Amino acid sequence: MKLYALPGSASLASHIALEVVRDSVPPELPPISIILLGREENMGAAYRAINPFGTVPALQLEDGTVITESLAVLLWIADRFPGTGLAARPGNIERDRVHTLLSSMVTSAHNAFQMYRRTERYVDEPRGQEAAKRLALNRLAELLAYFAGQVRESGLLVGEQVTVADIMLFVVARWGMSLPHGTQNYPKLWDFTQRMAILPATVRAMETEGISMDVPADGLG
Ligand SMILES: N[C@@H](CCC(=O)N[C@@H](CS)C(=O)NCC(=O)O)C(=O)O
Repeated sequence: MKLYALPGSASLASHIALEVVRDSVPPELPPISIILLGREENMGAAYRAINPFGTVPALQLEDGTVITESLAVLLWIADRFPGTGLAARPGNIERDRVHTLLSSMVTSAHNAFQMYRRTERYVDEPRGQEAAKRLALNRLAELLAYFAGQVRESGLLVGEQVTVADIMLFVVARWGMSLPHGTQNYPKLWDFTQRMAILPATVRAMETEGISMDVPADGLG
């Protein structure tokens, strides 16, 4: 299978999840390739033939099927490789917690980051952009506080094992390091982020993407 990714972006979560799969040594592991796109390459015709929106992640399966959107890709990985424990099984209430948290990260949080970092996509007149950035920052502060409050005694969001919700929160929290009042200001979230950053799967994925835990300059990368 092939994962299409942009370094440090939302697709980092799917990349880390695939590294967790590699570590879990499942009975059959199809070959996994990580295809890192260059800036703007995601908007070119070749990639748009894979995902017409030009966004990452996109996961192409061996039969050619393409799955897009982090929520769908992450849950597909978790369900295809249940031995990883990346999500509780359907019918378990913890599965709904994974859905809820993951969904708020890929909708509310991702959107707020986009509004802050790619403001021109939301407000095309310079006059309104400052206000949009201010409101996006307020929303991000609320969201970071909310996610910090969701980290349980175990140090994770759900149970004793890392789930796809934890992995996505790591990516969001890493972006949050670049905010004026960022991840570092929420002790529970910051501890969580630092612990997730040293998991072997995270370290390998970040090395492959050529990124580190230095404050990301561009917020979404
Ligand atoms: N809701 C989607 C958002 C995907 C998305 O917008 N990804 C960004 C990277 S964080 C992207 O592909 N940006 C490229 C662009 O918009 O040019 C998901 O979580 O997969």
